[in-house]
Amino acid sequence: MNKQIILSLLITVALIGGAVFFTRDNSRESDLGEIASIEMVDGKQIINMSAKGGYSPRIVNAKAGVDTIIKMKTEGTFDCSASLVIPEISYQKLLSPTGVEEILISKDKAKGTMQGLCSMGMYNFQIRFN
Ligand SMILES: [Cu+2]
Repeated sequence: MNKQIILSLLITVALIGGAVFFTRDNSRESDLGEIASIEMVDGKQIINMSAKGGYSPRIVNAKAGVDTIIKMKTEGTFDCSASLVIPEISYQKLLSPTGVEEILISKDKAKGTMQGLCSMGMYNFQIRFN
């Protein structure tokens, strides 16, 4: 009897913990989508992002059909998110651990959903041109 109570308590705790974990994770992802810093400079769209233990923001909503520059900031980035690949524009580079890398996307490529990822495919981000 006692064992059963303890077991059901453990299951309840696990369920609540799981629910909190997943709810948190979801809201975090949408928050990151909102805080994408995009500015227009000389008719070019600048997307400010950072790479360290993954990419931030994970999802960026950007304007399509505009010359675009991703400014990818690294700061003590020694994990594999420094090894950046953007297949759609045949981009592949090992970023320096600290600095800002400018990645050019011509306006004819700035359409649809563009994905960037680390060379291992462990971390990723999406730029949604619309
Ligand atoms: Cu990786």
